[in-house]
Amino acid sequence: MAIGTTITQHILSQQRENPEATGAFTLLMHELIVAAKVISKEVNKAGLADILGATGETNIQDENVQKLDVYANRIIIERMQHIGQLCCMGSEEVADLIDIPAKFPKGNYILLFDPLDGSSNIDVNISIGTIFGIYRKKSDETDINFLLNEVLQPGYEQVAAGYFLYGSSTMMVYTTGKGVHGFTLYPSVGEFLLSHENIRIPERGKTYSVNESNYQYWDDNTKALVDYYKTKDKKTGRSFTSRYVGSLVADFHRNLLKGGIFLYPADNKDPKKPTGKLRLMVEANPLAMVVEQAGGYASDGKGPILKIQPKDLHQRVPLFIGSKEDVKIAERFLRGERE
Ligand code: P6P
Repeated sequence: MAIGTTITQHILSQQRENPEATGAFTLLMHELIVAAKVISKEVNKAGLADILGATGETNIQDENVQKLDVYANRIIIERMQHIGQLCCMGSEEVADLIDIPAKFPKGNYILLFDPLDGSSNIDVNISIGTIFGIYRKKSDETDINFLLNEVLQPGYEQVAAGYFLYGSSTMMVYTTGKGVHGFTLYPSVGEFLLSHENIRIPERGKTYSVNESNYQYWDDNTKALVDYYKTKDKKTGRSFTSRYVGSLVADFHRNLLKGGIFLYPADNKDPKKPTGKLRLMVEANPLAMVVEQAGGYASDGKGPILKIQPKDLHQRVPLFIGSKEDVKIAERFLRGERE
């Protein structure tokens, strides 16, 4: 049975296109994929855990269900730390940079990831995802105490980025700067097979994704933008449809394939999070690289996400991401202009 192009084949072909590639990147991606397969198996069992729990089985599974993001974090760290290609890692789940144990060789890549984004949706069987971004270290520093500056690079410095989506099927979407490609996990073969070659996001969409319960906490320009989406206007094909899953990867992926804009604006709901809830390094930057490689755009409301000079590993940023025209309109509204 012909199974088409596997992810390993695809990464190798991309690697062959850049002469200085040493195979290190291919090895790194391969191990990340193994981690995702393990996480996918556990996530898909999560629903089952509830049934097992009802039979008085030990609640270990239940533990996993509640703590799957901790589990996913551990799996990625365990799988990635031994390959000898990383100088350190950064995880949404871990306050500080993660060092590579002394018994393993270090490499020049930096892996930043959100191990299981949207994990509050696991026990209601809504799609969740793993998001990753990969950078190259620029100096020959290896001491974890001096690597933070190596990590805090703007998003346009990413050499690769993407996500795994654990949904009705398990998908991997990634870019190395040569377009965006989607793969679907074929469970009986255990391989990710090419299913969406060279994904392009429509210039404009008809969908907006935002948590409208935050309306009261937005500034007037943000309120005007969301009112604009909801106003009927034949010429611009409005009003938009509202679609909000509450899982960033699921909302982003739908808009990537069909067009539309996802927004998590700044709000004054929580004084500790004045710039919204989403993280620059492990959510906004990776998805911004993917969407720009697919012909879309990602902004913090003022300018490109990818150009932001990070100050902190866990800094939060407002996010407007999706179809280029829709995000440009959002920037104009945020500047006080009106369409
Ligand atoms: P809210 C999930 O917790 C998450 O980090 C993203 O996956 C999702 O887009 C967002 O938060 C949802 O946040 O405030 O709308 O519930």
